[in-house]
Amino acid sequence: MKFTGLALFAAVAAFSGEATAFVPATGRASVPQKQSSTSLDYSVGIVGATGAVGKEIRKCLEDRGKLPVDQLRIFGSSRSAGTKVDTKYGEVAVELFNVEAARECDVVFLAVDGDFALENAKKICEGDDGAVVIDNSSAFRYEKDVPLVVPEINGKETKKSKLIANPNCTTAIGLMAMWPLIKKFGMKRCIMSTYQASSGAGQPGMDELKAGTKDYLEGKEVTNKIFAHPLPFNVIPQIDKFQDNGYTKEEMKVTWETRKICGLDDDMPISCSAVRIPTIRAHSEVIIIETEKPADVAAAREVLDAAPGVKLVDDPDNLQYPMPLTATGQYDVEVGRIRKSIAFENGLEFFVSGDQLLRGAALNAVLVAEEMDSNGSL
Ligand code: 2RA
Repeated sequence: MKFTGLALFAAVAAFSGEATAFVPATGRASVPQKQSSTSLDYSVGIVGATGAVGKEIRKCLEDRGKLPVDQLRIFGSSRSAGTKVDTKYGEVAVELFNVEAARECDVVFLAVDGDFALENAKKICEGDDGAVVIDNSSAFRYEKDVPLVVPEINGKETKKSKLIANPNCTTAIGLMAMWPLIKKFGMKRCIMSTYQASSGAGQPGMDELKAGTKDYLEGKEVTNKIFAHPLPFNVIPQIDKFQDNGYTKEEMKVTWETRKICGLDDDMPISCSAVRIPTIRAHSEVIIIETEKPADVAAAREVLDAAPGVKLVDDPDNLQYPMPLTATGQYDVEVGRIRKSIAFENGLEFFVSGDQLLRGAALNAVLVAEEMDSNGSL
């Protein structure tokens, strides 16, 4: 649904109820076109659709069914080009990625690495006829003019740019619980400790954990390529590269991204320790916030219970609290173990678990597109 030239004509005709053939814009001759009576629907592209995040983006589009998709296009490397993928929108042949083809889409999800995004994202979206790009890498997250978006927090930022950055999974999951509390009580500082699943390193990370666990149980040597050390029956207090200040890049991402998404001061004290644990695909986090106003546990529970994208799981008497096993496959982030901190005069401590591939990546990206659809930015 690009409101340019002939597409605008088609869209206007559809609004008036007139049956209209969807007319391809110049340069689209090689793309299979369909006769469409739903010309307000979108041409959606996924680059990296066969990776762990790309697969979940397609699944979120299909399962949620909220973004009106007229045509799904899947772009890949020469290795996957030509292979067929069964989708809710019909069988899709994987196309060899090229910028011009991606620009023909209304929205393109990039589920590829930062180098690829740096090379291609701006070329795909530049100009009036470029596509909206929602990038899952960290390539643009800290650029001033590129919105970094968790739709429930700062969705309106999507009106400002055709290139939107999706946050790091750890940040997105934690903020679902932190943001309602920041709004209610204010925040002076935050200390976070994470327990991150193997899926943070994509399908190869999950595969290495499963294969290594099997080898361990069979008494064989456990080897590691993806993680710095063997992960089965271990925890690794390093995710990403060490920085000059002794923190890892993963830890600093939480600091930088939380400030940007929540519109906090550049010197808001936010400190994270990120640890990899041998779970499959849900990240967990202990979060401690010092609040500006006196912390009230009942009020905290109330705001979290009402917060979109949050599931309150906080019944210690019945052993109910967030866990990776229960958070896996869920759109909502589980929050529990809520208590008044004894380390601060005013403070709260709580525990979250959220599906790393969903809220931490694919779901957030699809929610960004849904937000842009509803606010007229697509
Ligand atoms: C990880 N946060 O868990 C990273 C992935 N984005 O490794």
